[in-house]
Amino acid sequence: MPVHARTCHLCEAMCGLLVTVENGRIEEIRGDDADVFSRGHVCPKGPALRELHEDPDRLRHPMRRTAGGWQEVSWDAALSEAGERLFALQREHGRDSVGLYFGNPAVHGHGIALAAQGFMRALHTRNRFDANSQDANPKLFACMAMYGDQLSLTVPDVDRTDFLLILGANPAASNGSLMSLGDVRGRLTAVRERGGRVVLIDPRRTETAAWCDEHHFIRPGGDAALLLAMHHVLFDERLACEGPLVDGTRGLADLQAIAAAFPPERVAGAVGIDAATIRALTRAFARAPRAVAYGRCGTCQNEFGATASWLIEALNVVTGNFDRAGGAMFPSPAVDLARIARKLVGNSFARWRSRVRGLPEFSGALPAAAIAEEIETPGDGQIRGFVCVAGNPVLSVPNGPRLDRALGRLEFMVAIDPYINETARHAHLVLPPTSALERSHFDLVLHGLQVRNTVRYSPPVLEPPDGALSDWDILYELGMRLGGMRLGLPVVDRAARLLWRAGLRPSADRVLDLLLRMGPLGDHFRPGHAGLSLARLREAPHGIDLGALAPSRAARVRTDDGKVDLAPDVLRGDVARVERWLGSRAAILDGPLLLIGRRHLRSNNSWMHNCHSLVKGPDRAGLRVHPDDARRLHLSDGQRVRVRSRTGAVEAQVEPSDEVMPGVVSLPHGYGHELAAATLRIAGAVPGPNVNALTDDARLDAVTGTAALNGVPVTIEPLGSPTA
Ligand SMILES: Nc1nc2c(c(=O)[nH]1)N[C@H]1C(S)=C(S)[C@@H](COP(=O)(O)OP(=O)(O)OC[C@H]3O[C@@H](n4cnc5c(=O)[nH]c(N)nc54)[C@H](O)[C@@H]3O)O[C@H]1N2
Ligand SMILES: Nc1nc2c(c(=O)[nH]1)N[C@H]1C(S)=C(S)[C@@H](COP(=O)(O)OP(=O)(O)OC[C@H]3O[C@@H](n4cnc5c(=O)[nH]c(N)nc54)[C@H](O)[C@@H]3O)O[C@H]1N2
Ligand code: SF4
Ligand SMILES: [Mo]
Repeated sequence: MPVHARTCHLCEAMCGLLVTVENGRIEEIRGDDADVFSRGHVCPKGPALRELHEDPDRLRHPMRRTAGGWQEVSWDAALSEAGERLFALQREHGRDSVGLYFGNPAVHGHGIALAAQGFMRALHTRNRFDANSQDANPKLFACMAMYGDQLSLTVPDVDRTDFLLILGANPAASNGSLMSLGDVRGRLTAVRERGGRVVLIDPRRTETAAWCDEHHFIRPGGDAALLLAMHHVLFDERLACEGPLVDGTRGLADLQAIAAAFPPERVAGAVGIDAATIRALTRAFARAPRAVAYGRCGTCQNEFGATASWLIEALNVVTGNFDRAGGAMFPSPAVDLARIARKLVGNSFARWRSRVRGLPEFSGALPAAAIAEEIETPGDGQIRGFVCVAGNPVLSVPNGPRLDRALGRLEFMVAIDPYINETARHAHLVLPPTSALERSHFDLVLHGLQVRNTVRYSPPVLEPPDGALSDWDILYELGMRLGGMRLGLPVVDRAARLLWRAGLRPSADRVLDLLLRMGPLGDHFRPGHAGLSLARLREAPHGIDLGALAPSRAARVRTDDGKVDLAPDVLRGDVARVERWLGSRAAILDGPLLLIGRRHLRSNNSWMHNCHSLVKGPDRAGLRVHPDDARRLHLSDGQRVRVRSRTGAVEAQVEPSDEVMPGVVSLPHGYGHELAAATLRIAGAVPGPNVNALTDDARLDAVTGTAALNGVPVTIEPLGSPTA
């Protein structure tokens, strides 16, 4: 039976899979021991690619919503209608009258990633949104402010570090994020096996805590204050590695002056970690031969996301762990997306602001927390039409129910998605791409975030059905109908238009080949050259190892003077808010319960609950409450309760557990499928509320507008009590 080697595209781990196919049917999917990066690692979602492929609810044809229900339409009719209706809206009401959202899977393959630039230019709307404003924008912003480029993203050199400090990440469930690990468990547990130390800071004692030497609870939102105190100790105890810093950085004295106001004793009570522990942790980190601090969703999805992200980067720099083995390093991918993006897009912040609330644009996109109000509020630039690509914002942005209502008022909406999900059910047309196994795969984005340099291409495993279109094809065709896919290079853009009129469009693989060959490791089209090309990658189905991360600050630090800015103005200015947060300490300690999120290995954001193998078994959407809080509130195990926040209320089932910090409760996101039960038949029956009915579209990181999805104040009442 033919066995195809294939990279799993579902999360950032990039596991190598072996897919056995017989007579066009998938027989088995398992981990590929020969994969240079993942070395055989898989999680339960990889094998579920078969279920995704075979899922009868996965759309095979474009669908149109009619009074009589969903009806199949031809690709020609669907693309023409979508193009004409969106074009008409923009002609009548201006460019900004059409909104655009790119969801998480856009970074999990080269199809959407390559088409996105051209499509965005074709639509040319300022009402563009993406998943980063619920996710990574604080880190991107901090890197832009310090290193001069939002794609100069450091990753922890996990394979060589002696001390890994993890703040607000749960790689044992998420398989790593902004840190592609491949063999997640192997790489993380190896730190301790070779005598190193791993410390976790998280309001929940997560699955990752079991892989750590130490875990400390932190009050949600407390990271910026904790990190300021750690910097205080570094300077106060002369632990900062000042020698090598002087030439390569600026702002050291400013950072020291800022941190001086935050002795550990001042922050301890508010963050929930005692001063002696903060001091001991800082000393151990600074004295470790090679150490690295790494923060993720927990430090980004909160009101101090950008400031906390800056202080994490700065901790690595100040302790001499920047751009060196075992510290925070920059990957060197075969296709250098950062370099390309710099040429095509550049770095931008606050070039424009959202119409209603004045939230800043970052890298061309506005915070998704503003979509609903931009649809609801009349006036010039009101969103009347919408294109949702690989996203499900009704379940993934704060105050999802408000967005759900707003989407229902649109004049026209298109979703590019394999499912009619909770968001796409509002679309007039749903355009489904080929299944993942029917298209080629290359990790254009994630190769730039991996902890060891590798490169790998996967050809399609299965033949797509006749006439089926990939994401690249759909975006290309729609973009051409909306003023033209454009790169901003006039000769190329004109040629593309002429070819398209003649019925031709380039393939995503063609473009990828070009990028590989022109890239830093490419063959540059020289005959006999040993460099990379798509043909070379096809000969290496288990990937090519390109070696450990190498120092590269000269290429990656793009500030005007080539120095790392340790105290960027905007972030420095934000420290006053941390002061105020500390000042309101009493209110924090006696205040409402704070809600945080939770991911599970068998779940993937909002969209894999239609796979039986992943949702079978126990209810995974329970409300975890510390036993002390449960006692205080007279809540018993299994009891149904109503959880209420400023924006809404949901029902949940209590699961007392001392894995959450007292005062903190936890619910996972990505549930709430009853809205789409008709078109997601398995997911529709899975219990669990939409937690984003509780998260607040007004609670944002003040610098970047990123949603503060964690630390949401909530109250709990037993179900059956009178509603307010
Ligand atoms: N409360 C709370 N909310 C959160 C989070 C949280 O931690 N807590 N996490 C946030 C984070 S980090 C993120 S990234 C966002 C994610 O939220 P979204 O950006 O909305 O993405 P997903 O929920 O992953 O939904 C992906 C959609 O893409 C579709 N899809 C899957 N594969 C493909 C494909 O190849 N092509 C196309 N065209 N479509 C595809 C799926 O069917 C699904 O509808 O959610 C955020 N929301
Ligand atoms: N199985 C699975 N894997 C996934 C996903 C999924 O949904 N399921 N989603 C993918 C996506 S889109 C992403 S972005 C990544 C996310 O990858 P991770 O960031 O590793 O995963 P999270 O579970 O969001 O981890 C955030 C942690 O922060 C903690 N936390 C909450 N508030 C705070 C706080 O204020 N401070 C601190 N220090 N910690 C806090 C939470 O308890 C949680 O353990 O995972 C990806 N992988
Ligand atoms: S960890 Fe699971 S979902 Fe992530 S790439 Fe590997 S098999 Fe796929
Ligand atoms: Mo994410």
